[in-house]
Amino acid sequence: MAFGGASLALAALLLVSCASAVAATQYTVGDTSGWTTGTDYTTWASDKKFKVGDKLVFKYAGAAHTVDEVSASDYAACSSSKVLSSDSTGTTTVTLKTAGKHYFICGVTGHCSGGMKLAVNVAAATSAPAPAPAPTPAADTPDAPDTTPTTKTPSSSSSSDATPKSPASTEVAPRAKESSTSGAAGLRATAWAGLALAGLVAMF
Ligand SMILES: [Cu+2]
Repeated sequence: MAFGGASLALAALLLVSCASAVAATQYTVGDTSGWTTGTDYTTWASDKKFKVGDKLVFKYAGAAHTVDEVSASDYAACSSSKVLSSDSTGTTTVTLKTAGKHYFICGVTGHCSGGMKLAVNVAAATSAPAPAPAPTPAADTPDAPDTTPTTKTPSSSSSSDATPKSPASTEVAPRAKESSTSGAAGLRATAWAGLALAGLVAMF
């Protein structure tokens, strides 16, 4: 019970540490092109898996462009009339805080309609890879008591002439008498005792 609780706590700790280990990925929007006209951001985003906590870094010549986060409809219409956030400092870092779609456009006239727009689909942060299984402690199963007599076949030639049956039967006789209550059981006991003795005899 105590161990179960400990391992549970350990698993929880592993989960937590792994969750923080897969922390945020930072993406430079458009990579080396940055945030500018003439770059296809749909293509840029298409092979990326964004998740909550990731950061988008927009790099551009300050004041030449803006980074406006907008609604889906404003993204489609290239409208910056109701921006959710806007920045034009030249380096805009946006942390993707919620799952779902996020839309960014440039507010400079003509830029968004010219393709300067980015839509990202953000997955929940729980899609982290499963943590490595915790090492299971070796089960210390006690060795089962060996009840069957081990009959060793000796390689020496001296024992070959000593047939196990004949010396065993003579020794077993008095034992069989005291143990045999019913005929069949007694016979079986005798046989087993005989075998055991034969094994012992064969060994020595
Ligand atoms: Cu622009």
